[in-house]
Amino acid sequence: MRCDVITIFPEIFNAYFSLKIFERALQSGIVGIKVHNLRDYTFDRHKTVDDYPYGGGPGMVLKPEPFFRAVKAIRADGVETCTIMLSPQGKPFDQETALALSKEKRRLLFICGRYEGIDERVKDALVEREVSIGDYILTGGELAALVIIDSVVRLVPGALGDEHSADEESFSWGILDYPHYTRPPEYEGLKVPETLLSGNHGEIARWRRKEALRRTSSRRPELLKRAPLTEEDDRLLLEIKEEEKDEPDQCS
Ligand code: JD8
Repeated sequence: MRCDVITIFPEIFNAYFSLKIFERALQSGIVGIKVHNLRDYTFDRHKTVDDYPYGGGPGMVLKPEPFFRAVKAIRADGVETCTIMLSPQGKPFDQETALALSKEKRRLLFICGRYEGIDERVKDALVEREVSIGDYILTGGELAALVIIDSVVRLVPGALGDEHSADEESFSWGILDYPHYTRPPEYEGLKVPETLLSGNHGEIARWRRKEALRRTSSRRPELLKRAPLTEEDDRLLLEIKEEEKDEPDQCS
């Protein structure tokens, strides 16, 4: 998996990618990440990247020329490239998109904006996909690019070395996770559920599935309509419904 990024704040990426797990992925050669400073593609001595918006209004807009030069320079090696721009106008990013990007044979090139955004001609001429990570306002595209790279790289086989089994991930696909516990078995009067200490693997699997369904049904009921559910799941959901009659959900 090869990822390149164009940004005016390369430090943001260097901090994250110098974490141990990423450093290992980079050293293994399974992942390659290159961060390019947009200012390196300016020509004036002030390294100007922004300008006033045509038509007026507040803030500044990132100029097109440095992006065009940067993208041209990166693509000059002839490596097939999928160019992605982060913006609130983009298609909502989800796990399906993460999986698709993790299977891309082409290099991924992320274009990050700041201020009011990037001159539209950059999108028109250079960008294949425009992506948003959600309906809230960030100050720039860098955190969105990091979120996407993080979720994509962990899906590349062997990249992060935490071989979360593909089986397990497809089993839990589309519903929320079950609660996790570790030692001690009791802390400040708070007990680990008895079932998890039982050593009965069948019972534990059933308990986890049920708690995952309970959370999903209570907090994200819309997910249940899309998730692949088994007949056993339907039985567990009925049990949960019965339990709610006795004891309504405490969680908001
Ligand atoms: C790129 C500039 C800031 C946004 C004027 C505030 C993605 N899910 C997401 N939320 N926000 C972004 C995002 C925000 C960006 C840029 C991505 C470049 N801004 C702008 C519009 C209003 N300022 C994002 N992906």
